[in-house]
Amino acid sequence: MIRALILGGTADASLLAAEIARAGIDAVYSYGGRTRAPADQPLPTRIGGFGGVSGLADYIRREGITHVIDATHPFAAEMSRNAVEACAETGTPSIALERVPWTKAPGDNWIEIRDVNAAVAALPEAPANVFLAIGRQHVAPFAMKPQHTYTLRFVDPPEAALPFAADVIVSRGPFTLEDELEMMRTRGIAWIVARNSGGDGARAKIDAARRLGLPVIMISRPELPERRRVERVTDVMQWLGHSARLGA
Ligand code: 3Y8
Ligand code: NAP
Repeated sequence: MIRALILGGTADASLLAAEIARAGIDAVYSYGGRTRAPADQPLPTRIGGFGGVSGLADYIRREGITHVIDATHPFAAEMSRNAVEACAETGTPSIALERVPWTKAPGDNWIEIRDVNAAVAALPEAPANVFLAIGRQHVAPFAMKPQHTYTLRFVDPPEAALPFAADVIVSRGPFTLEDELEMMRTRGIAWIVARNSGGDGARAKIDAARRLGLPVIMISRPELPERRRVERVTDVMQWLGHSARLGA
């Protein structure tokens, strides 16, 4: 009998939850508790950390979880690493639903870098209008270049004071090309900083940058451990169905 744990928090995870609910598979959906009002799911939902690898392993045993699906974001590296370790420790079959990174298209002007500090270094010295589309958790290093006029985009309104003067757009996405073009034009955005999240939910800013001929400082994904991974919800359903047939 399958009892799946979905490590969620992304658009793909929501699509998977809908399929799993429709198939009548017993499952729990898990959010990390990063946003005030995460989207409702058609499955029993838990919110918050497990307490590291041991916390997740205990949860798996206590809840009788038989399959773990890591459908978190490509930058949720700590959660993904913990899931690999906890599933190895408990011998729990697991799979990652991981969308492919965006790749440069003709006309794209990307500066590809490894991390946020390199992104700050890649910005020019001369003051410019900069759009930081990397969320709330990693904006502090940009205080190193206060000469720029920053536009930030958060899911929730900022609770604490920002580390530098900036204008905050509060929006959870997904975003449309029209809205991104309008926002970049009216704000005279000259530089965009993004993470290579992949997927459709946030790629509109990349298409808008291409259309406007703007440079994108693109932060590459963190390294993740070797693991079984697929790119589509149907692949996860097949894996579950397969497991169910074999009675795994
Ligand atoms: C809490 C769940 C849906 C899901 C929407 C996707 C699409 C928009 C791309 C930009 C980039 C960013 C950010 C982003 C994307 C989708 C998807 C995706 C980027 C929600 C959600 C949770 C989070 C957490 C949040 C982070 C932040 C990152 C904003 C829900 C809406 C910038 C990542 O305030 C905070 O602490 C926010 C933290 C982690 C990155 C950061 O470091 O700030 N996502 N995003 C999940 C949880 O608690 O477990 O609230 O309903 C999910 C979505 N985020 O319904 O369509 O790819 O799935 N989310 C990045 O790419 O850099 C936005 O603005 O252009
Ligand atoms: P992270 O840095 O990899 O994880 C930090 C800790 O948060 C984890 O060790 C775990 O705590 C807890 N956690 C993260 N995701 C969780 C989940 N789905 N369920 C239960 N606990 C979770 O994670 P993050 O980058 O902050 O992302 C947090 C959430 O936002 C994830 O659901 C992710 O899918 C979503 N998200 C992230 C991004 C992004 O840019 N990072 C973008 C879109 C959506 P314990 O160690 O205590 O278990």
